Amino acid sequence: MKIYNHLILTIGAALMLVSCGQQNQSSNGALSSSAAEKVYVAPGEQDEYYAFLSGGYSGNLTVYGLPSGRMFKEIPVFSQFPTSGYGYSEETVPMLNTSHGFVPWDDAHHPDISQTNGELDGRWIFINGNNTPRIARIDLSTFETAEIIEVPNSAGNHSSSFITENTEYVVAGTRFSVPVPQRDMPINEYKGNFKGALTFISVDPEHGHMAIKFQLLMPGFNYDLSHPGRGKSHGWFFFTTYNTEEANSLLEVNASQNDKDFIAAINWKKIEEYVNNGGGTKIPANYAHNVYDEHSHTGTSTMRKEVLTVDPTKVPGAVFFLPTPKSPHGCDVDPTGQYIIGNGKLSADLTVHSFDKMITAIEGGNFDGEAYGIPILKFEDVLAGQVKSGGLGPLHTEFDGKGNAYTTFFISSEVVKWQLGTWEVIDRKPTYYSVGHLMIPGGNSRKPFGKYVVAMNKITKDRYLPTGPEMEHSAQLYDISGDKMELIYDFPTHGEPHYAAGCPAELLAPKSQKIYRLDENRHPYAVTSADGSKVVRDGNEVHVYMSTIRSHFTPDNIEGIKVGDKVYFHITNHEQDFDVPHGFAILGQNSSELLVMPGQTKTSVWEPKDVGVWPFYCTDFCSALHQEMQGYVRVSPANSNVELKWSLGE
Ligand code: K7E
Ligand code: CUA
Repeated sequence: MKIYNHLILTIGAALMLVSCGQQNQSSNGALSSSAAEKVYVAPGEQDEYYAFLSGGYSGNLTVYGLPSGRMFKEIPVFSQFPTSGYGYSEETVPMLNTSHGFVPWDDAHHPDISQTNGELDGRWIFINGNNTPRIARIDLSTFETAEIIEVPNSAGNHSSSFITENTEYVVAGTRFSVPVPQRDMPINEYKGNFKGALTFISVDPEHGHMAIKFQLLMPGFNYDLSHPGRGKSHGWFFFTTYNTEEANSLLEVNASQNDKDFIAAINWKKIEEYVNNGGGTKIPANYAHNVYDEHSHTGTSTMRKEVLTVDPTKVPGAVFFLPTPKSPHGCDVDPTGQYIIGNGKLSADLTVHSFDKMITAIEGGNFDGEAYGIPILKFEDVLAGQVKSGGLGPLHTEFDGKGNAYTTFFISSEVVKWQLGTWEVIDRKPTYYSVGHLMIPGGNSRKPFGKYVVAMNKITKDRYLPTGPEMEHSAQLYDISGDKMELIYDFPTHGEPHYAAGCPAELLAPKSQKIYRLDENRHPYAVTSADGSKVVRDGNEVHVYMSTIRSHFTPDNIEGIKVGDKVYFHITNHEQDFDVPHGFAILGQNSSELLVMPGQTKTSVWEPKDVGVWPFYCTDFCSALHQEMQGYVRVSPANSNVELKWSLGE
């Protein structure tokens, strides 16, 4: 049925394109009439690119193929996910621990793939949780969340999670400024008292482990988006700000007073040096660091108690403000590292700053005053150029690696292609409707793959069959290999994608893990041999060491469980074949099922409330005898003398 629908859509798209393709024949070349051919990935064939779309308020990350727009996986990150048991199984609950306790949801915006020498290396992908500030690292061989670190002194972790060109740091900036450290104070004393923390989290080059290196405590503005310098500007990081007015109420009016806000330019290498030489101030903090171990298949959460803060005025030459009109949102750096693009949401023009000019202006020491001790460069001194009348409501920019930039315009609903250096608009195409971010695979690196751009739209309306008041957001795929962009496909997304990251399939597909090796399973409750199954009572806790293989559980009959017991089902999947998970669910379970991958162990807790004989079963259709993959647990009264026993095939 899905293939059938897909065919209808692609044939439909082909018919449309045949008619308008004929008018455009001259500019688009002979193949342009066949949009269907461009997006059609025949049954059995695979896509050319991976695309990782943030889920926004789903808290997760979704994986798509390009050009087909087929969704391959939802990777649970910040949100509980009953499909796999993430955030429900005992092993994954610690991943969602924070200083505020168990937080099973977040708002995930900006994925970024790890880089080496400014090029995608496909080892990890990072993504931010906005609401309860966190950064996650996802392993791109297992496509599972491997680590989550909470970010203290931050609030609305939005100018995140962008990485430096050798993945030295994943950077997390605060949207809301807050009292640092948090304390009870009147809200209207915000101005001059609240701080905006920009957090540099180091990434261990071998294992990817994250640790907060330092937090730069900036003036109380809103730090909206950021991007790393690269190439010549490697060592710098750029953040857009808004609300430089430091308003604490009715921001839609009060934060739109200043003609220009700033892009903050941070020389992180300088600050790193300062910190390595003993600079900075350690302050008490309380934040969770959660790490998932692939061999024990278990997450652990550790509370960290201290963070190193840096006052930017103590590191001369490290922090500058670049005036940028008006309430800029996106902050994007071109593949050469020369141009820093600030998109003023309330401005008609795009502002492009020059890195070289910035350095010259800094060296000249010719400033336009300061803000809280941080020098403000002169607008004209750093301006590279302006893109005039691009559209209305510019948000985000990506690059094709061929000297062109592509900017989304929310209000005028379009993607506009323009040329770096001449600032000339080359092409514009409508989006349906109200586009936010866009993504070119590798578009945030020194080496973009400028074949496709994906526009992620905020409003769907009539693009799909209606599904009641709530519609999934729409994405649109444009072929950008020619001079003119060509809209070739629409596909629905999940949650609210903000940013996305993409890469060639060959970077990830060959190393994608197929199974977990049973002989490498270090889970403390794993059953690694067929006869290792057992049931062990420890007071009112009962541990069931259970294994699965097509098509039975061992054991499948358990007696001697009593009301008031806490029963831990530790399920080890003995399969060693690709794509043969087994599931586990038991009647009355207060959590979700588990989906256990080959060679993996996962644990579900069950606290039976009533006497009876309760069934459990496999939730994943694993073989012709999947429906036979079931068992029973006998639950007796709390004071009963029924002996604990377990069996299979007796
Ligand atoms: Cu523009 Cu969170 Cu990057 Cu959404 S943000 S669109
Ligand atoms: Cu195992 Cu179904």
